[in-house]
Order: sequence, then structure tokens, then C-alpha cells
Amino acid sequence: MRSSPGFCAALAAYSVVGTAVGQNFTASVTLSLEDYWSLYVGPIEQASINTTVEATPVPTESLIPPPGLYYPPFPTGHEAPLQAKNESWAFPKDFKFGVSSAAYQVEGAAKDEGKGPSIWDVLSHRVPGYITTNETGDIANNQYYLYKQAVTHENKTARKFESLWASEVIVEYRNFKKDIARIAAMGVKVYSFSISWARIFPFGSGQVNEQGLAHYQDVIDTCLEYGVEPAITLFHWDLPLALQNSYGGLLSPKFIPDFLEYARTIFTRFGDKVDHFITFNEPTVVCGFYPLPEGYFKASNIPKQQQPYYCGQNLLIAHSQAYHLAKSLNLTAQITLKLNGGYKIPLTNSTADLEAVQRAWDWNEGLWAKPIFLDGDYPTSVKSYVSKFLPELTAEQKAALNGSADLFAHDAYTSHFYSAPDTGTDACVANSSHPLFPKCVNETWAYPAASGGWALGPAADPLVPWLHKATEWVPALMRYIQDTWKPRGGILVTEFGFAEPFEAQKTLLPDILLDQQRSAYFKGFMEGLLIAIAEGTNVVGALAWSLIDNLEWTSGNSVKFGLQYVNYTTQERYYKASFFHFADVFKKYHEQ
Ligand code: PNW
Repeated sequence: MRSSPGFCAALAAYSVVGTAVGQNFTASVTLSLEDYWSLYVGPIEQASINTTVEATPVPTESLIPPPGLYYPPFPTGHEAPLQAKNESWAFPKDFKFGVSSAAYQVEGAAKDEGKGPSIWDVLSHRVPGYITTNETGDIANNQYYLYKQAVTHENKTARKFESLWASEVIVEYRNFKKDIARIAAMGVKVYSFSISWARIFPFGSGQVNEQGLAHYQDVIDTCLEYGVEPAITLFHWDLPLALQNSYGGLLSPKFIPDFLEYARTIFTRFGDKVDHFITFNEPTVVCGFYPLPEGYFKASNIPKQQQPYYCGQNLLIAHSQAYHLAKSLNLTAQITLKLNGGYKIPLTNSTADLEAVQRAWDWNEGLWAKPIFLDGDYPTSVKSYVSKFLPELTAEQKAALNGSADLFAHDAYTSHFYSAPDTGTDACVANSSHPLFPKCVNETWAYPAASGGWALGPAADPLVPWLHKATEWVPALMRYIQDTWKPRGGILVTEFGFAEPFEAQKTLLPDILLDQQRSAYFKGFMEGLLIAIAEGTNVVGALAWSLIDNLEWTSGNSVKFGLQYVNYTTQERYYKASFFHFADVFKKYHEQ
């Protein structure tokens, strides 16, 4: 379809869809990448820094640890404490201790160096209120240009912090912006980030954009230079727009070969330098974005209620094929996908609520985990619904799915209570107009009125209603995953984090940086993992969300998940107290 080699000049024939609700027309036109941007997205904001920064160091002052928590922090074992260091706790030597981010949330440079538009460029620019603050990822943290820090040198003044906060050598940190150096400075071992598919294939498939590949090559090399392991997610929701417009994106099986070609490109270029590839981030969430808002993308005739499951089946098949592709290319990296969800607690001891808990596992984790880790097929309750409309998975597809993950990667933020619908599960399952259909479970974070109606833990920011600190349930969650899906490579917690309440409303830097609730969350969560490990669960790593404040999808910048604050005027980064506390527990309990 495209004729010329350079992307600026590349032309493509695309089906154009109406941009207003009710305006459905189709026409075939020939568009340059520039035209494609103008038609579907419009003008893109530019950051003031729009070339990759040169090295300048970051100040030592930014590495001074915060005062203690209002309760004892992890003791070293040397003080005379009320709480001794727990000698039966340890993170194994090769534990993956890291921080995470995702391309659209941090990169900015939305239209630079040959990148094509993704569906998130449209959602942010064209769909009023889809991001409640009407912000965009045009500039975000400008990480596309600010990731880099050249080789640093030892600084004597900084050395006094060495035993406290840095594992190797503390370097000079005069520059506030360089993301990878700041990861290394905290003694963090892994940086988990995602690649923007539309930077590699501006139209999702077809010709490769070498500039995009060169960028990630340098990000990976910079990580390695700093002793930080890159862990790469191929797809963290920013689908190339052209794939949505030409065939409905993940709703179509045409998605599978395109994803595979993208995966092949990444595996061949970077496979020798990366130990962990994650194919998809949170299938439950990304498939839950379907149906997309009407009028902005190619319309689909798949019933809205069924769209998440069409997406799901294509995603599963694409994942399993990418897994086997990686193996056929002799990659030594571990390959998996990231699921999400918490421990599921029955609201009451009734049989109906216990059944609801099982349904909740089946519909949230099981529909991905059972085929991949157990037997190639959906849980019974899911299958009895999806078999009404989806093509049955073939024997070959099931065989490819079964065993297609080297470890269980899980985004394990919180936990919830589950109960059966008031009308009973069967009545809901039989009624597609029931508001809880097809999952047919109630979810809440509050104990029943008979138990006082308390929240199961302190609430995060009110704009993140799904999130409470429920870290007491972490050992149970880890145990459940291990016992149920028996992952051969153990469990990697790929995201966990907390939106400090009202943080976005704070204006004074010292107040922003002392994020007490997030610190308590990380302390509790890491304790939960230590307990799980001590009890014999194979937890192999923990990657905190997030490296940095970033664009929180539909909430924009109105909620903050960062371990670092970002001043969006200057793009300066500052460590929050929670980052120190997160690093502290690892230092004290990591086996040397
Ligand atoms: C993750 N839930 O999404 C995403 O991977 C990140 O990109 C995002 O910024 C982060 O969590 C914080 O929201 C989730 O409803 C979305 O349980 C929803 C849920 C969990 C994770």
C-alpha cells in the first residue's frame, strides 16, 4: 500500500471514517503520515526540549533521605528497637527490584521522529472528556528526550549516603531530569517500560521506522550502562491508530499477524539485551476499553457487550504466537503477559458469595491464566458465555496457549470483597440486560454493614475509587496465584502502587514530597511479599508503579502514582519520601 521508503513522504491508502457521531461514511483516499495526523488528531504540542539531552549530573541534595515514618521504619537490627529486624525474611539474591512506566504516560514527543498516531492520540485530542482533564500525552514527562545520562563519576560528598541508599557507587547528581540515572541512584535494579508500537511501525504494519528503533536501542543501552535491567512491554494500550481504523484493532483476527510482525522486529533487534519481554499489559483492562467511543474510529458491527471477548481471544492467540516466536528465535529472555487484580474475599460466608468469588477469579484472571498456565482453554463459566459467539479455540490454538508464559506477571494493586448479585447468580447469567452481566458478581471495598461497614483499608485519591491499601492480603494473593496456576518461573509483581490522596491539589514541594500514605502502602506491600516468600511462595520480583508522576490515562494528571514528583513547567524530577522507603526495605532484606 505504501510506496516510498521515507516516512515523511510515505503514502498510505486508508479507509476514512466519519469523525462525528452519526456520520458514518467510508471513502478510500491516499494520505501521507502528516495528513493522517492532521485528519485524525490535529496539532500536537511540542516540548521546549526536543532533542535527546546531553549528560549533566544531578545534585547530591536530592539523595538526602526523608525523616522517619511516624511508626518504626524497617530496623537495621543494630538499634535498640521495639521492633527487631525479622531474620526469617529475605528477598532472594536475584530478586527483581524495579520501577515501571508506560510509553504514552511518560514519553511525550507524540509526533516526533516518524511516530504515527495511536488511538490514545485520538482519545486525548478528539474525544472531549475522555481524559477528564482534557490533557494529552503530547509532552507528558518528555522522557523521550530526557532519559539519558552519560557516564557519571564518583562524588565524595555523596559517599556518606552510600550505605543508606545506593548499592554500588553514588555518583554526582546535579541534573534533576535524567530518568535512568535517577533509577540507578536509588539502587533499583530493573526498569520496566513499554515500547510505543506506532514509533516502530507508524501505520501499525508495513515499513519500519528506524528512528524509533534507534531510540529504544539507546534507552536499552543507557539502562545497561547504568546497571539497570530493562524489562520491556510490547503493548501497553497505545494501539497504532491505523490498525484500529483499517480493521477494528484487537476486535479483528487481522490484529494477530500485525502484532507478530511487531514482536518479531523487537525480538530480533533487542532480544540479546533484554531478560524480560511482556507481550500485553492487563488484557482485562485493555479489552475493557472496547467498545471505543463512537464516531472517532472505524465502526464495528460486533455487539458492544461482546467486544471485550473478541478482543480477548485475539489477544490470547497473539500472545501465544509471540511466545513461540520468541522461542523459535532462540531468545533467552523470559516471555509472559501482565495480568491484574487483587485477592478476592467473599463478602459473607454464604455459598452464593463463595461462588461469586470463584466467578470473579474466572472472569478477571482465569480467562487468561487458565488457557496460558493450565490447559489452553477458558474457565467453564467464561466459556459458556463466549462460546455463544466466539469461534471455538482450535486444538492447535489451545496447544499453543498451554504453557505460553515463563512466569506469572501480575499487577497486584489492591483487593476486594465479592458477593453474588441480589437477584442470584443464575438469574443474572440468564439475563443479558442485567447490569452485572456477563460477569455477574458484585465487587466492593467495604465490609458488610453487619461487620460495621468499614473500608478494607485506607482509600487512595478519591479519583481512583478502585484503590485501597489492602496489603494484608498480599501473601494470600501470592499463595492463590501459585497454588492455582502453578507458574513454573514464579510470580513477578509487575505493578503495585498508590495514588496519594489529594496529592495533585498540593502546591508546596515539601508537602508533596512527604507522601506518607504511599510510603505506608509500599512498606505494607513489601512486608506482604516478604511474608509470602518466607511462607514458601516463589515471588521473583517487585516492580513499583511508577518511576515518576505521569499521565494517568482517563484521569490525566489529576492523580499521582509517581515515586518521584515532576514539575511540569521545568520537567525537574524530585524523589518522594516513598521512593526512599521502597528502596530501604529492599536494602535491608535483600540477600547479598
Ligand atoms: C494499571 N483496576 O492499570 C496500568 O497498567 C497503568 O498504566 C496505570 O497507570 C496504573 O495501573 C494505575 O492506574 C490499572 O481497576 C487499571 O484494578 C485499573 C486497575 C488496575 C490497574
